[in-house]
Amino acid sequence: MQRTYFVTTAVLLALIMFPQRVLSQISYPMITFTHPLAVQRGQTSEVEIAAFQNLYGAYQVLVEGEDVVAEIVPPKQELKPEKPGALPLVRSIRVRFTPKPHALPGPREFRVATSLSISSIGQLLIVEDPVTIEQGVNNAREHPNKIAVPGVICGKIEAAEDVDWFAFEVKPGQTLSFLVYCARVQDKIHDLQKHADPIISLYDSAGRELAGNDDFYFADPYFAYHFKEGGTYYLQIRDAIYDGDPRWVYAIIISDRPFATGVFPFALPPGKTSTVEALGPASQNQQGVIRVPEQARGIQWLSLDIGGRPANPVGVYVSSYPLALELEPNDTHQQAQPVSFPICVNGRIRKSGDMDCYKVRLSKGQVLRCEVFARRFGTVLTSPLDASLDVLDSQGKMLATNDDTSAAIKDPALTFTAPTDGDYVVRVRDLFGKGGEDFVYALEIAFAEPDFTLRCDGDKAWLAPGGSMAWYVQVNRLHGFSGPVSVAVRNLPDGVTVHPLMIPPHMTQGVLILTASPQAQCAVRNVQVVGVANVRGVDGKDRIIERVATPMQEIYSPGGGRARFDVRLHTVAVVERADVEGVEVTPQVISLKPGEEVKIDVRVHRHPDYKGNIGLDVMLRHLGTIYGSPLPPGVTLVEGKSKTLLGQGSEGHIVLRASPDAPPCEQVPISVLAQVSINFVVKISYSSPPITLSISPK
Ligand SMILES: [Ca+2]
Ligand SMILES: [Ca+2]
Ligand SMILES: [Ca+2]
Ligand SMILES: [Ca+2]
Repeated sequence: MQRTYFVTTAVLLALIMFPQRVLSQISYPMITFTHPLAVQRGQTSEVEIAAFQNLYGAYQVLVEGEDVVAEIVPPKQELKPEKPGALPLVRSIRVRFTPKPHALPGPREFRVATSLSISSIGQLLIVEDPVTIEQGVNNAREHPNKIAVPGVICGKIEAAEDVDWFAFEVKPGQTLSFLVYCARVQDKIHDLQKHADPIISLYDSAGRELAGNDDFYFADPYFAYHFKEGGTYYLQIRDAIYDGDPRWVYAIIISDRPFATGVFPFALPPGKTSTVEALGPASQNQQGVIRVPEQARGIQWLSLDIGGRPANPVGVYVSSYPLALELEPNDTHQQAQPVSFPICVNGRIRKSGDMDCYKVRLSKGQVLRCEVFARRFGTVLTSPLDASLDVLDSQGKMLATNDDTSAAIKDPALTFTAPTDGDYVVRVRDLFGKGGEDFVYALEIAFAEPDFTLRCDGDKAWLAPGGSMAWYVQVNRLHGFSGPVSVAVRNLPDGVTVHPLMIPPHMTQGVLILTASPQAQCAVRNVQVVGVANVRGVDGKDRIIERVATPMQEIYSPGGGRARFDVRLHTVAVVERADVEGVEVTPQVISLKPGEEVKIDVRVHRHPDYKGNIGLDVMLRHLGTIYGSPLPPGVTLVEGKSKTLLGQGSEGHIVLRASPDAPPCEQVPISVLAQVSINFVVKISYSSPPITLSISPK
């Protein structure tokens, strides 16, 4: 009921705030589903890609990885606009995907580039076996879709109370795995306010329920079943609370091959072939083999061979530190296993109540970094362990503890400064005291080396010739690093440049202003935003480190909020035209003394067809929250003296003030955004060229 209320309010608000025809002329295609969700590798399959807003002018699909070819199927009929002067409205396109025969099975991100914009992230699942699509009425066990196993079923939980039934023949003694991809592929869907919670159940021909599962990989189910007797069996899938939505697509992978739900050891070295224990009910208790590429680091999705044959790929952690195995008994601080570091320990909380203790020797003042890798939402790390991490002194007294790195990362991490010379104990346990064979983890223990991470708000930018857009880069400095970070963008399309950005030591963010030359031709590319910094290691030596920014896609959350979700494709396109062709600002070089103000005059060059509202800003904001700001400390936007609501006009101004105690800074890039609303959450922010802002010392 509450959800209905939100939608109704949002629609009313939209009607009040954005009467028809004043919204952007340019659309932001928000992909809602891919159907069928799965395509078989080594084959060409045609798939429907559907979106909110307009996919008109789609000319290229960019798929993550190098091994999937995508070709857009031209529409059968000539597209006609609904009214004269408008663009034809294209809600879905058909695409032929051809994953190469050795493409790694699993989900891939993709985007659609149109001549006017770039879509939000869509997801496609690469599978090994043939795909069958749900057909007709299959809502009762008496009317199932007949399917062949092994195989992959693609369907939709398309309406409330939808229940899909499938019937298949099984040989005596066969073991089958049933794996669902549904909830997982919805996390990155920009505008899907409610998500599916699929549940699957297995029945025999007498209607007895034999097995089932609701949540295994977060909300997605998995189970395996050993069929003693052959015959006809039935599989049912539905939403856990009998909800449904025409955009809720799913794929059920039914496999007779060995299937590992995880592996141990869970952390592996790069550039080597490792033997692992395959975990889970269909692993046949066999050993598996994983080959880790030389360049791989961190969380990886890698192919697993069991019994000399490819099984399913698994998520592992690749560490560049020396690896060690836990050695039981190690439950108490007295039994702690001595380790030297840096090290990555492979352990598991094998039974309920198991705790794993590791002993390290530290000198007074040394700073240790400990981090567990086990289970991370939105990633392929799916150990059942909900880890908690403690540091104890040699007497067993707790000195530090952590159970979640952040709201998003449920794996723990901490840094610890030794108060005195001596032995300390690092302990891993399950937060709820649970355990099992598959409760695997990797624990990194190292000196806390100066480091940083980067995030970028703006996972895509589309630029008309001569136009600019802005991305906000946020730096998180770690373990005593306090230096500047230089940020660059790699692999930009021809004709696109980016203004140099250096985030100074006293700032945590900055703006990247991407600009297309007036001669730039339509093109699209995946890029990388890279930060480079000089850090001094704990060994006293300077080194250059480089970190790639994680792009964040904005996600429309219920009630009109703006959430963000990590994605992997960071994309820049040159498009044919934009609602705003340029944002002219004067002055472009600003130098302020503490306490001074400056007025920036803004003239927006509209496309002749765009007559809608435009708002100005210097920050990325939504409903009072600041998501990105390039303003140096002490500099604020003086709202009362600025003219930011241009309505259908084209001229405004922004007044900035440096507070009397604003610290000095030199040539910090800022920009003025001219924003056009796409809907009540998404604003397309066109940018002025860079303005450099300096504050002189008092
Ligand atoms: Ca259905
Ligand atoms: Ca579920
Ligand atoms: Ca253990
Ligand atoms: Ca233990």
